[in-house]
Amino acid sequence: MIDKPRVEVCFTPNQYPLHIEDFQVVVVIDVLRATSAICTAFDYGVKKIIPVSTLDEAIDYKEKGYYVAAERKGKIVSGFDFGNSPLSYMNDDLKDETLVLTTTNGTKAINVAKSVEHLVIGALINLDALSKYLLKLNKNVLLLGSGWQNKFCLEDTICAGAITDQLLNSRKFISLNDSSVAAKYLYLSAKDNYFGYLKASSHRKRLKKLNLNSDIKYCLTPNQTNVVPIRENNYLIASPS
Ligand code: 3SL
Repeated sequence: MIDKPRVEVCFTPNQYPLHIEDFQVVVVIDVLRATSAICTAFDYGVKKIIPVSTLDEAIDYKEKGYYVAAERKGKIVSGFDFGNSPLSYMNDDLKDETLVLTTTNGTKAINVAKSVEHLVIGALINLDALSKYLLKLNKNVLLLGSGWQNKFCLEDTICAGAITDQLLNSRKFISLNDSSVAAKYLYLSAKDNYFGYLKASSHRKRLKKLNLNSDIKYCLTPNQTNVVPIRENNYLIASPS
């Protein structure tokens, strides 16, 4: 009998070392908003994204002439031309260009997972395409929530639960950890009204205070793109379909 691959959930980047040993694939999730922005930027033609963890690295790239996006606490960092709003990437301005991106939690989570064999970017907006991609890879998948400063985050967990549900429903994956069961149950209670359910989410409240309701609505609407970003060397590309 051939063992089925596993799909499991890691709630926060600081728990990553406890899980990673068994996994060949890591999906980094930051629904609000980094991974939604990354999927959108590729959907609108960006060629490569270099995720960096610190503002110092971002400044270095800017001085070398790169386009650089920098967000902290939901706002564009002063001195940078781009931020983390997915809606701001819905144009041709960066078509075929390379973008360097640093965000409060999302790009840090990406860099925490950078040495895994397959690093993939997930969000609600690419849910079905991502699940198809993972089914095709057929390897052990760890779904890593970016959280907020290493604390649990509801929307990332619900997205991880949605992916878990799709992979388990295929009957080609199994799941053993309680974190995955919890994520799936949260998803099942949220799936008919993400927007209403996530009114309770702390990051949603944070973004609402910044008048970013349109971003929230977009990020919580599943399947708006078929783009599946993956890591190649030290940057991200859209996986060839
Ligand atoms: O934490 C992050 O990486 C960001 O996605 C946060 S924000 O949505 O831009 O505030």
